[in-house]
Amino acid sequence: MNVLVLTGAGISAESGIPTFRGADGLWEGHRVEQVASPQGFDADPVLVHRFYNLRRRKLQDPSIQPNAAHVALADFERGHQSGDFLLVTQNIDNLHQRAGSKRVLPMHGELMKVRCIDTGELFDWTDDLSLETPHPADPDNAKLRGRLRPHVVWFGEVPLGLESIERAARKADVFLAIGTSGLVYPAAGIVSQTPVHCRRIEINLDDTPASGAFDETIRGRASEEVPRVLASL
Ligand code: BV8
Repeated sequence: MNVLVLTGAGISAESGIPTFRGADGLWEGHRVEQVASPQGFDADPVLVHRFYNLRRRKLQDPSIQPNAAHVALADFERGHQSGDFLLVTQNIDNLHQRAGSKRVLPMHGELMKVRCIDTGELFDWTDDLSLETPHPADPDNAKLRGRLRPHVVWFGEVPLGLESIERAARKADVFLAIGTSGLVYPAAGIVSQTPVHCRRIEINLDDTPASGAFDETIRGRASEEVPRVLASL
């Protein structure tokens, strides 16, 4: 039984990380789509660095921990021998990895990594980032200061791993979408790449625009429903 899982901000909500729709898609009065975009970064890099610095700091706060849904997914993956397993997440937090999940594909990037704008090289990163940040590959080279950006897929940029995701979707026997509003593409389109026999399950507090594409829609909190649904597979 090949299992494909897609998670969104809703799975991290109970860990204390606010969702996007929860704040009406706004951050300090700015539309997230504007701030999380190449245009936004070009227009006001200081604002965009602040947006990610605040989230990177908060993610490292000891109060932010994986919840029962993250843990159940890691346990299921460890015990799943009867086929493939892939966990695609839209979240840029590291809670799946910290819960012990191994086969994680962060299709919108990772908050705890930064990328060199010129070379694409990735660096694990825990500090703030700014236009004055020395380049880790050549700290004394003043010309390279500020040439780092969050390793995050912005609106208008192509998400990571799309081919691997489509390959997994095409052969999925079970597709589980957890805590995602089904508004952001191409993530919201993955369900339509699954085969006709695939058992499609949506776990969410509310109905979403994608709910009609699912065979089963389970309404409830991820921390309660995810362990229960995985145990039933
Ligand atoms: C692309 C990283 C081209 C940044 C993110 C017009 C129409 C359709 C599409 C478009 C359009 N105009 C532009 C587009 C494309 C655009 C898009 O889809 N826009 C939307 C807003 C209309 N997409 C893109 O730009 C993508 N790139 O299209 O490139 C391309 C594509 C393919 C091939 C070639 C070229 C790039 C999108 C990636 C953007 N980056 N994240 C950052 O985080 O700062 S997206 C970001 O927002 C998140 O990663 C996430 O994906 C999204 C928020 O969605 P969710 O995760 O679903 O979170 P949300 O808050 O919305 O919902 C939470 C859900 O959880 C709710 O349903 C709630 O009920 C539920 N919930 C809450 N608590 C719980 C719960 N459920 C269970 N238990 C709980 N306790």
